Amino acid sequence: MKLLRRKEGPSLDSRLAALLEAAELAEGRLPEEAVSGARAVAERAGVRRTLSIDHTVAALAGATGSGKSSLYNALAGADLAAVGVVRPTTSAAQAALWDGEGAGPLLDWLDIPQRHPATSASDLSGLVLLDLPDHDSIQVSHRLEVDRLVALVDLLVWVVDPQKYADAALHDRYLRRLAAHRGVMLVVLNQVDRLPESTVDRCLRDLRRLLDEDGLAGVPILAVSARTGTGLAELRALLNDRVAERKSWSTRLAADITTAAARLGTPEEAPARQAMDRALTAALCEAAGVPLVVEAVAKGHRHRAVVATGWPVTRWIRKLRPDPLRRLRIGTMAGASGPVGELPSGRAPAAPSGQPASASEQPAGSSGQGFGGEVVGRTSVPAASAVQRARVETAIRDVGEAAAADLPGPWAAAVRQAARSRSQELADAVDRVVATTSARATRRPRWWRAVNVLQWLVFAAMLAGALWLGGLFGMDYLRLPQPPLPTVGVVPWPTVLLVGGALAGVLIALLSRLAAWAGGRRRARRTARALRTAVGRVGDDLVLAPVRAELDRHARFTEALTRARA
Ligand SMILES: Nc1nc2c(ncn2[C@@H]2O[C@H](COP(=O)(O)OP(=O)(O)OP(=O)(O)O)[C@@H](O)[C@H]2O)c(=O)[nH]1
Ligand SMILES: [Mg+2]
Repeated sequence: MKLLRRKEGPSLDSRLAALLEAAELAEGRLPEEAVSGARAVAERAGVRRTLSIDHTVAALAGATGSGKSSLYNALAGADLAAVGVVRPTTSAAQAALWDGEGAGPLLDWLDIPQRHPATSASDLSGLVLLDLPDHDSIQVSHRLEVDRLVALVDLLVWVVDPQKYADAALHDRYLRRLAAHRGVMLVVLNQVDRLPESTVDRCLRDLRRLLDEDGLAGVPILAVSARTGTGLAELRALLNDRVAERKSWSTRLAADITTAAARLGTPEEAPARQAMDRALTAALCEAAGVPLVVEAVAKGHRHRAVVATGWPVTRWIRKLRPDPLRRLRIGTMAGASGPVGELPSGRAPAAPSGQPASASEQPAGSSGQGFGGEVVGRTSVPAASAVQRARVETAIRDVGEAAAADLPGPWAAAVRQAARSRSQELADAVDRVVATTSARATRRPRWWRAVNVLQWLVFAAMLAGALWLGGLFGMDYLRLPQPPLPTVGVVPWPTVLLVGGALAGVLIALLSRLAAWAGGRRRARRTARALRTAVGRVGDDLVLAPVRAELDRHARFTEALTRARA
């Protein structure tokens, strides 16, 4: 017996743990009934295994008048239960005990106060036989008592009679639902003394067919008469076998686990995970105004290049115009170039993404809104249009749909929900990474400073030439003698300085502009790539990660369910 316990224990233990785990993971995903059912089974099993496993509780269940009480008395060898002609007779379950020492707590748990020692031969040592009320009773309390005990006992003995063995109440409400429990079930056809000898076999064959249809192939059927004693010896022998094995309790619990696990669903292969992030990233980029920002990066670069390297005579005109990137409040916000987490706090929470479409019609630089709602300290990239918002929502839905495909209904719904779960945070988060990522594009190349120095040197030369010529002009005007004039070839130096300085300044400005144009393009391209990556990461964090978490949960659920069913 000890050996048996060791053999059954761990497997039952691990299956129970797996069932509990599956129930936990299914919480909020699958119908509450199935989840709490699994928990109840685990709890019941936990209690049963702490009570006497040296006793096997067998219940006589069946319709009123089938002869449960008569059979109970016949097996116990005494008139313990009332056998009546008024139907129904038995209203509360009672127990007959063969060597019942130590069965007290078990019967307390079963809530059966009426207990009698059996007086028949003690070959059934360890049997606790219950006489139940009728399952098809007109009394609700009888039916409830039967249902309660049918869920708890170790062994079910269904007592049927030749008239009512095909009753739908028995087959639909009990037998078919207990198909997993066929290992702990016997069917007794009582009152065979009332059948002509020739029809007993036909009756048994018909009963067999019905049981097979219920999924109960292999369940033993015994033809018995409580009145004449026919078949009682076989019934006693069968009960004796089951009681001696002392396995019914664990077989019953195993069947309970199987049923509870089946109600949680069938383990499904986890669907292949598809990369759906590309469309999402594209939609998020559009909604966050990435193309606009990228264009502003190129223009801003050129703008700052002209201010830094342009011809000193004309560059101030450019200075009067605003920087296209700064106009979007990128690269100007405090901490905008720092890591995301260090951005100014105190933002208002993003409003739901169902913003009025008019927000998108505000001009750049005045809206302060993203595609979610108004927040403090955002970029001034114009808010997303209704179309762009709809595209983001579609992309999120597509991510959910793709991940949910091939999943069973409730889990698919949970995955779709997970895809949407953090979508309200998207607008704000995307705007933040757009600000930080594109702010890096405002760094000034080193050559600007060198060219600037050169520009001023050239400008100084031009100025010197101009002053020199001015001096010469003044002296000539005052009819003063001309000082000797150095020349380069035939051209006097002051003229070389003035004209050469002006030409060189303009030429340097033009060349710098050319370089800045190429640099702006390069910078815009690099920023676009960085933005796509950063925005993609936000989509991954806020849309794909919750989906992955839910798929992982389903995978763990499936794995636990597989272990529970083993
Ligand atoms: N002929 C015959 N009559 C039987 C047999 N077993 C029981 N009866 C009779 O059937 C009637 C009902 O028997 P019970 O044992 O009270 O039936 P029960 O299943 O306990 O009925 P409830 O307590 O109402 O659920 C009684 O009159 C019994 O004498 C049998 O094997 N043969
Ligand atoms: Mg009875």
